[in-house]
Formats: sequence, C-alpha cells, structure tokens
Amino acid sequence: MNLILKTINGIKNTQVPIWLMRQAGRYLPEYRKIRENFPSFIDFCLTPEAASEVTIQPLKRFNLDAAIIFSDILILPHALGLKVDFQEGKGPILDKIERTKDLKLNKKALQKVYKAIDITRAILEKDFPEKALIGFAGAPWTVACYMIEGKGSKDFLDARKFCYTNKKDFEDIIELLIEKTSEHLIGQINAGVKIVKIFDSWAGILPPELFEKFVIEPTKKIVDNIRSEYKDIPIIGFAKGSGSMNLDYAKKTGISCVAVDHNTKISWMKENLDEKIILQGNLDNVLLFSDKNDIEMEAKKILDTLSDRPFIFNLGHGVLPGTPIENVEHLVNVVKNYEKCIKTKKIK
Ligand code: 1CP
Repeated sequence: MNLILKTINGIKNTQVPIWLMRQAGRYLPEYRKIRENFPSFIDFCLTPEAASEVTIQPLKRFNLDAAIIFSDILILPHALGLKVDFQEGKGPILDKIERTKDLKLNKKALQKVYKAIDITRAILEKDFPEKALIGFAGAPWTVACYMIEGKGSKDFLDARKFCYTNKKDFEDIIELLIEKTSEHLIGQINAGVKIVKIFDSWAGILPPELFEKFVIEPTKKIVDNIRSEYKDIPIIGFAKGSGSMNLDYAKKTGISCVAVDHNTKISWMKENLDEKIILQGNLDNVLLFSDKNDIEMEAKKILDTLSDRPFIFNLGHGVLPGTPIENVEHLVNVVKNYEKCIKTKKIK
C-alpha cells in the first residue's frame, strides 16, 4: 500500500507523505505550455489526455506521494448546463441561478473527467506505482456561492444574502448539489481514484449555525452517500477559513482526514482531535516565495508537532502562480528527508 494510503488509514510509519494543493498549475512552465493550446479552461479540463498529462507533471519533478486529477470544482456547474468562463485576470464568470428548475446534468461532460482518471491511473500503475491518485469536487456551499454570485468574490455577499432571503430555493440548490456531488465523487472512484477530497473553500464566511447547516450537514450526507457504496474509501475534507468550527467539521462529517488551512493552529487541532481523524496541512502557501531556510524551519515546526501521529504534509492553500519551483522542490525534500526515525521509537 502506498505511503499516503497507509497514513490516511491510520497506519503509523516512519515517513511523512506529502502532496500539494494546486501542485499542477501556472507556476510550472510545462503546464503553461499545454495551457496555451486551450483558449477555454473548461475545454482544457475536459480534454482527457491533456488533463492527464498535467496531472502527472508535478510527479515528474518532485518526489510527491500523490497526484490530484486535473479538473476544477466548477466543472459540475458546467455539467449542470451553466455557462462557465475563466477570464484571464478576472477569475470565473458563470450564468447566475436562483432555482434548480432548469438545471439538468449532462453526464457526458463528467465522463471526460472519468476518462482522464482512467488514463492517469494506467500511467501511474506503470510509471509511478507508489503514487496515489486523488479525485475531488467542490462542496455544495462553495459551489452554490459561485452559481448564485455568478463569479468569484472575496465575500460572496449576493450568495449570502440569497441564503437568508430565499431559504427554500437555497435549500433546493444545496440538496441538488449534495446529490450531484455524491454522484460525481462516486463516478471518480469507479474510474480509479483511491482518495477523494471535498473542497469547501468558502466555508469560513458562514456563521456557526449556518456552517452547521450548509457545510457540516451537506458534507456528512455526501460522506454517507459515498460510504454506502465504498465503505472504506478515504475522504479528505477542507473547510477553508473555518477556524474553531474546523473541530466540529472534522468530528461530525465522518471524513477520514481534515485538511487544515494556515489560519488554524494545527497543534490545537491535534490536541482536540482523536488520532483516528488524520490531519493534513498546513504550511502557508505564500511562504514558498521566501528563502529556503525559512521554508525549512517552518516545515520542520509542523513536522515536529505532528510526527508522532499519522499525518499528511500539505500547504494551507494551493501553490500560487509565480512560486519559485526550486522552493517547492526544497520543501518536498525537507519533508522526505525528515528523520522521523527519532520518533520511530514512539511508534508502537
Ligand atoms: O491555468 C489557469 O489559468 C487556471 C488556474 C486554475 C487551475 C490550475 C484554475 C482556475 N483551476 C485549476 C485547477 C484546480 N482547481 C485543481 C487541480 C488540481 C490541483 O490542485 O493541482 C483543483 C483541486 C481546483 C479546485 C478549485 N477550483 C477550488 C477549490 C480549491 C481552492 O483553491 O480553494 C476553487 C475555489 C476553484 C475555482 C477556481 N478555479 C480556477 C480559479 C482561478 C478559481 C478561483 C476563483 C476565485 O478566486 O474565486
């Protein structure tokens, strides 16, 4: 079994696995080269050979333990019939919705994602047998934010107003997204991913009661739906910006692993969370613009804190465009060379 799968299954070992959110992306010249061929980002994501190729790119450079399938959380709104357009420098622009009535799932679009997974799985088995493939989707709250707001935003004010003022329509949208997201994640598992991750990037803008209703409950339903077909599949949850609510999120949703952002103290998560729920995180992605010594020092603080329990190293958010490649490489090497042997004695 590969290192990340062992770890996420709670098996203690002497090495800490590492992968990075947005490990495939614009900071890599080989990514930018393929990206140039696709004026439309959605077309890029839905071209299985291209998606597979960029999924593998970071594994060719760095000693990472997993690949994450190249796709986007906004592929689901696209598959539901909304026009989704990524404009240079502006982020995504979508058709806005107010109800679920006209949404109909076009399974053909999602099958392109499954095809990309199938191709990637075959390449990994042959060339990188030790690496796991991760699938993902956006969580209902975060995807609803984009679908209602019609674009990216710092505060999703329109989506938040809508959730207070159009309660019934909003709940219908969330219910539909629970169902379709569950199907999409199960589709990815059928196609060969070994772990799935649910990205709730805007979870942190909700107050506690709504967080419970629109982050925790929908995530729990998705986890239950997946587990009714795949009892043992590891599920990572990422409720970005949720601070102290992260604990309830980790405990109540049934996820196997909680991805912690860099605004949350990971030592506090450790103190308050049973070892059965695996922690992942949480180096500040912006620190990768700093110098190697600082990166090493901060990475080691995290490793020292977490290395006596199963733990997956990652950033608190995705690798940013312009991140120096040599710093990413350095980080991966620091984690890979970290002498967990000191801690091995503690491992029973
Ligand atoms: O080439 C480009 O210009 C596009 C940049 C880009 C990339 C590389 C986008 C547009 N999406 C992606 C890929 C992507 N998106 C992955 C691939 C796998 C990997 O991590 O390597 C994943 C997991 C996502 C998930 C995603 N998309 C999230 C959740 C995670 C997060 O970053 O918080 C979100 C919020 C999106 C929406 C999105 N897609 C792209 C952009 C620019 C945005 C954000 C828009 C905004 O600011 O609101």
